Amino acid sequence: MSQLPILIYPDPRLRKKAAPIDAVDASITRLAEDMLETMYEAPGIGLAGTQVNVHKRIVVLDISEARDEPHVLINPTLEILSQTMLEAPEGCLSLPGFYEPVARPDAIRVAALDRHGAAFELEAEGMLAVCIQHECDHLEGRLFVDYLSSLKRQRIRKRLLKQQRIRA
Ligand code: GNR
Ligand code: NI
Repeated sequence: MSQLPILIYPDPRLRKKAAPIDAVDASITRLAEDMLETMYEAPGIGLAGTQVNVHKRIVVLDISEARDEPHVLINPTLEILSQTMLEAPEGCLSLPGFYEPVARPDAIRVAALDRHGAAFELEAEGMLAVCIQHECDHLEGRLFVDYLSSLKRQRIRKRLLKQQRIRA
């Protein structure tokens, strides 16, 4: 397995829309494993293909305390089950160091393929629902900062650009 580099906002590649995966073959299994390793090492609770510059519809996540419940979602489709909104602080590996509250529907159903290509469905609420929506947003080129005021977004953008200038 290998760790993959994570794109940092405002990299324009984070805005690309990911394409459906037509076959869950060995290269996709390998990608899922590399993404899981990258997520665990970061550490994060989720990671979308988009963030590692692979513009395919695949996300991995693990919200368990023990970090031993990995999920792989290929071609996920979301259904909102509740109009009740949950506001929770969100962070993102592509926006290191920033946490801001975001309101999202608090119950969802997701249908996807697992890493073996088998179809499954999952109903989620709370943190898992937040995380799945956050990851599915990445596949559309959306980031949690898109839900903030443009003032906040610009402030975050400037700080991250400055940090990347220092590191470069
Ligand atoms: O590690 C992560 N933590 C997190 C916290 C609150 C809401 C969403 C997330 S996802 C994030 C990892 C990430 O960037 N996934 O795309
Ligand atoms: Ni993210």
